Amino acid sequence: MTLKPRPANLYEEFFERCPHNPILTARDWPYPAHSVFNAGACQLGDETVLLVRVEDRRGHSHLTVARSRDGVSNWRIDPRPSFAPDPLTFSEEAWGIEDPRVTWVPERGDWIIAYTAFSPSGPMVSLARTTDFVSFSRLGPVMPPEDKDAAVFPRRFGNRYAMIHRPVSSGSSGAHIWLSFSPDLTHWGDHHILLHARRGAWWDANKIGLSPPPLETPDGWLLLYHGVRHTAGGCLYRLGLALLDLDDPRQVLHRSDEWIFAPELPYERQGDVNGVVFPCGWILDPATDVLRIYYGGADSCVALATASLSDLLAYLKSCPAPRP
Ligand code: M1P
Repeated sequence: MTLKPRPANLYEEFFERCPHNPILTARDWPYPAHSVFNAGACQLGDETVLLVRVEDRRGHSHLTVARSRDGVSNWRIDPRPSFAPDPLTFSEEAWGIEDPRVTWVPERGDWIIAYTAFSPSGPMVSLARTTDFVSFSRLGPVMPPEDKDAAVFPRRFGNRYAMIHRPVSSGSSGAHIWLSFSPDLTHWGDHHILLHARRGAWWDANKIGLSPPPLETPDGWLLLYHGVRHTAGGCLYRLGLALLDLDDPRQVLHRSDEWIFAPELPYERQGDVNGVVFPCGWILDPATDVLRIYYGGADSCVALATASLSDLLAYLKSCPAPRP
């Protein structure tokens, strides 16, 4: 796919919003739900599977599976929570579970779900596994508070699994994206800062986080990340790109200086949290080069946008390596 000619005074637009947006709202739910958003996504056979964050009227979240043949419409939604918090056994889930990122790990033959366990001590990263999105088993909490926005890579580097995540420490100069390694998905170490939140006026100043899981491409691991700009009118969650070396994901090859997707339409601008686009899943069709990005709109609904992977990569490769 190549970009369409555009007027000289407009930025390139890489994403096309689905005309049916928002594709899922709480009104579609088969049981009482306050809001549905920030869904993990994958292709399972001939169906698109979304693992949707559902928030109830207590303010606690759980995860529910929605399935569709075309990934846009006719969703079949589980009649009850598919993966619910289990605070009696896993006390870190006392205030719910949020924002799943789903990675198929071929050598294991299962999907690894990285999600936020909202503990009374703060958000933590937990992992679970599934093969069918019907039954789920927990690997348990893997990062202490405060940490979230995590996803596992689909393959190991040497003998080690790798995971991107976003710790925050009090007194730190910002919330940055980190990379860590593990021999067994349980014990994590060799921590590296991967992407720094920028400072000052930048769109991604002070706080950034991974959006969907890293996507393997011939040019490197493609990252889509959110940057949070604090304004007098509230926060603005916008999206940028980075590319990591295929063999050594600690090396950042390129990072976009500009955001490439931002809240514009009413379902992105107005909701429980105004001005948020928050993708947790994307699905590539290699035959057509089309990348489907599933994102939460304003912490209130699930929306879909599409982009050409080759256009994103061509743009990103024209961007500089990150400056220190
Ligand atoms: O309200 C916007 C988002 O805020 C948090 O994201 P982050 O900590 O990365 O800024 C999360 O609670 C997320 O679920 C929410 O959409």
